[in-house]
Amino acid sequence: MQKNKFIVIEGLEGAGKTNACICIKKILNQYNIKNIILVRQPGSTPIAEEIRKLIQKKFDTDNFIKETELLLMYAARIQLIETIIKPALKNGKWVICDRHDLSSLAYQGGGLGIKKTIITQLKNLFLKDFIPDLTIYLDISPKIGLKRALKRSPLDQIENRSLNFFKKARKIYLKNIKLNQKIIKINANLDLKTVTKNITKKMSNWLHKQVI
Ligand code: Z5A
Repeated sequence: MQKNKFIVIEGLEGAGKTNACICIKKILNQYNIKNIILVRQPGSTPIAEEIRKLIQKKFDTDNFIKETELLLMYAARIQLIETIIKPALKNGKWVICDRHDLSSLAYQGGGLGIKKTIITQLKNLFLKDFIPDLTIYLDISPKIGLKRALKRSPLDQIENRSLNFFKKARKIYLKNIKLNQKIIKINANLDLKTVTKNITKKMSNWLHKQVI
């Protein structure tokens, strides 16, 4: 008997988060876990999807200041958590979430240079002790990730940032996985088949340990 869990996928652009979410859902199904929802941040509620569109938009005569961007990420996150994720968990559903608060630490903290203390204050204020049971971090070189993302679609205002922005974001991700035992790192530079195989293996090992 396994208690339902909150699972997060993290990583830079083109790391393969979308594929990983589908892969994890399949693994859960194989364990006879069918009550699953897939969500993404920012997004997955009508209000949060509007915030997502706003954040990704390029404006001719205005730019987001970094604090505005951080607050919008948090607004979308709280909207999703309170209206979808928490009720789903309460109703026994498993939740797979494409990105969570570690993205804010990496992008707005590492990439844009907002102090960690400010982001931590927001986290403590709004998320409190609500933390994922497991985070799968897909580690990818920014060059490879951006190349993949570019192949898929034109880059939005965040994706258009310098390689240095993404290098700094990756550094924060890597620093955090060392501090948090609930994060599993996967090498996402490898081909899709190998990445999927490695996610399956690590996810299965983790699931075995969750038996209560
Ligand atoms: N953002 C933020 O700044 N702060 C925050 O707090 C949050 C978000 C929550 C939206 O996120 C933007 O919001 C994002 C970060 C910011 N902006 N940027 N830049 P998103 O997760 O929705 O957007 P994304 O990271 O740009 O998604 P993505 O590019 O779609 O990444 P992905 O889901 O990891 O990749 P994918 O769609 O699975 O794969 C991309 C392509 O690569 C696709 O054609 C795949 O078939 C291919 N692919 C995937 N894996 C492989 C392997 N292993 N080999 C070869 N090809 C592969």
